[in-house]
Amino acid sequence: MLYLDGHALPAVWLRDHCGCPECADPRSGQKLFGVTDLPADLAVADSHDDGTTVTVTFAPDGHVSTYARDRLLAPPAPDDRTEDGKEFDLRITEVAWADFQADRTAALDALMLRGFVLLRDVPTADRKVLDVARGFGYVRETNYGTLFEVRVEENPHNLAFTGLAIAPHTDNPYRDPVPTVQLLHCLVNGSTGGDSGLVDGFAAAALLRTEDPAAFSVLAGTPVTFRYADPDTELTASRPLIGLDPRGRIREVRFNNRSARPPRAPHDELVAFYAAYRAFAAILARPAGRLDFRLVPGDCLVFDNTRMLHARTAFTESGARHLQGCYADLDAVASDLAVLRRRAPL
Ligand code: AKG
Repeated sequence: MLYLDGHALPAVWLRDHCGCPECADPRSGQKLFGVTDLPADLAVADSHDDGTTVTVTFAPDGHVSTYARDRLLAPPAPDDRTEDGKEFDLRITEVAWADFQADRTAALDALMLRGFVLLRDVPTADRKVLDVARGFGYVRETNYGTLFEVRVEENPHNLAFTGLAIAPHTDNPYRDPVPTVQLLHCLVNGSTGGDSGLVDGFAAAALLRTEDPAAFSVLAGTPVTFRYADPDTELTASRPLIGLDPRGRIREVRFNNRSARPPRAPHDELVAFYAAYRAFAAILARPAGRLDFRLVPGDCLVFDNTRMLHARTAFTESGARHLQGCYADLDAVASDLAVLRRRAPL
């Protein structure tokens, strides 16, 4: 153990941080040893702290490692995919397409922190939504193709392709892994109705935890199967409506009334499940938690599909309404932001 400013730092953890050329490849920084390569009885034999750098000599192998002191004492960063890394603010962050092209940082920050961003004046060209997604990551191709058309179809396999209202939902909960980012690019919105809505699922889940902790635990602990089928596809995934990280923090919400199947939980758990499901749905339906707005041609809504539920009001099928959508992923967004920050002038 190394004692530093009242912190007890275990020898094996220190050694795992060693960045010497014997322990980490100098070109890539990737580790060159595995945990079983370390002596099981590894200990700190000696240490020297000069206020900036700490040098440790390990027993029994005599290996010497040097560390930046402040890095050893830095608190663990929160997992920015969980509620700990989020801001709860339903105001729209709008970023003009030209500004986004010049610097994506503000838009991607809003997406990671507040769950969504609205890009304005994106050219209303066919398939442009793919360029938007490729601007910060990789398009996730699905059974709907690289992109999907949201417009009225004659024989729809999905309610999205009708003029019916769609209640707040996350997309593709029947997919594992679920696409974590969704884009909806408005090309035409000339119909009566067809307004958009967003609900913050993390905020709603946190509210359920406060108002009804037992219901929160039931939903976090009950897998629900979501299913989608058409003549060429049959997708199922079973996950809880509220997904938690190993520390119990909210990390994912899946909510889609259209594709949720009745849970195959033990019969004596079903009454509690439905009561909890109803309580969560009631919170998600509260007008105070919903942001309503109307997409106009050139708008591209980009949102965290593990957190934000999206909705639309019904519209007249005779009117013209056409969105193009696609999926991407949050890990690429986080990577793009990290690289942008790395390159930003100090
Ligand atoms: C979806 O494509 O997932 C939708 O919910 C459609 C949204 C819309 O029509 O505004």
